[in-house]
Amino acid sequence: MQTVKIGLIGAGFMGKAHVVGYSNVPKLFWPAPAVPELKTICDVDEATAKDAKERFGFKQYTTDWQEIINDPEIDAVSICTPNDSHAKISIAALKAGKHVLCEKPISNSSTEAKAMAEVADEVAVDGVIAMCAYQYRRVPAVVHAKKLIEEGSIGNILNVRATYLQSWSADEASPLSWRFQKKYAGAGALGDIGTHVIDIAQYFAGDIEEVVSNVKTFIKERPVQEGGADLLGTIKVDPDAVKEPVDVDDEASFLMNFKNGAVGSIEATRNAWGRNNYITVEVHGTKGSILFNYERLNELEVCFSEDLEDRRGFKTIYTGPAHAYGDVTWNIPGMNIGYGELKTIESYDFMKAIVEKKQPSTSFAEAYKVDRVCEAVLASSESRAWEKVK
Ligand code: SOE
Repeated sequence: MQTVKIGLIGAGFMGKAHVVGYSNVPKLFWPAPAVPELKTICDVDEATAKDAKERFGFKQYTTDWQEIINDPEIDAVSICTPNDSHAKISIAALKAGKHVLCEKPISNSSTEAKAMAEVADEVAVDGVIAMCAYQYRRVPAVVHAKKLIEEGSIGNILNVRATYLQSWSADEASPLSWRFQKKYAGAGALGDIGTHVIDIAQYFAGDIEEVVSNVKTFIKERPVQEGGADLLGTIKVDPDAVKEPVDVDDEASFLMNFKNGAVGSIEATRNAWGRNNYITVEVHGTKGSILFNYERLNELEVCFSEDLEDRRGFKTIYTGPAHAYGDVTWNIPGMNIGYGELKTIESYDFMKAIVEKKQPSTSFAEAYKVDRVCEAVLASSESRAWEKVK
């Protein structure tokens, strides 16, 4: 069976998620399209890199990502670094003929994202794969929703209402990290999590054409934590510690019009007490409605207008072997999958794309479109008017 040697850059929370994904491909999907082999892990912090090598079972570690690009044995690169380095690492890896799985958002600016999409297009003719890690579109319930939409089961889409709400930065004592700094993150809640639901909204209803937004920063500075590690609010810092400015949004909401005539809205914040990984996407069509909530990711709520009036309403479908990625959903609906299985689905699709030489979603071109929507959202919050997605 083909093996794909992996170089992984960025050994934090997201690096761990990619490792869980790769390691479980042959365990959950058999026969696997290819078996990922963990070759080199890179982190700028040597202790973290060394520790990750041992813990995750890589053959070697480095603190210099260029070593991964220059290693002729490495077939594929996972990019799990802060957003500002996605473009330079992806472009170098693709030009070196390596397949790339890059974390989201694809980049900090649409100019960089455009360059990435262009390089991805150039190397695609040689069978080099470029994929952006918008994993939530791969949740079996989300894939099933897409199937129902495509089959026409809910008719023409009228409205897509999506939210991505978390609470990990709601506490002012949650420390500063790169996620609150424009030079590293590009945008705040909008870029970090709003992009996931923009991706799903466009997956369901096609391109967003224009937006009008309201974007705010409520917590304007945060305490600096020693080392600055991105721990997603799991540690709190003494409120009297030195503080530094937050220069990205912590609350973004917008209305949108799709090219196909549908309307919708998106809200994103990491400051919503009580909401954890609250991704909801509700689609209303001329013949029914669909509701997905990631906090209940094994379920899809559906309502069909043709049902008799006295029993019409939302019903719950539990995903399992009858749905997409049935191999991974265990044998009985209700046994349930979680974030680890979802990252395994993503790794599986990456392996499959490499073997089949077929560009997977979310392609760099699609991820570039997501970045352009974000730019229109930020532009609209300045102009206080509808802005076209350029
Ligand atoms: C933090 O908000 C974060 O880790 C995001 O960066 C991820 O994209 C999201 O899936 C989980 O939360």
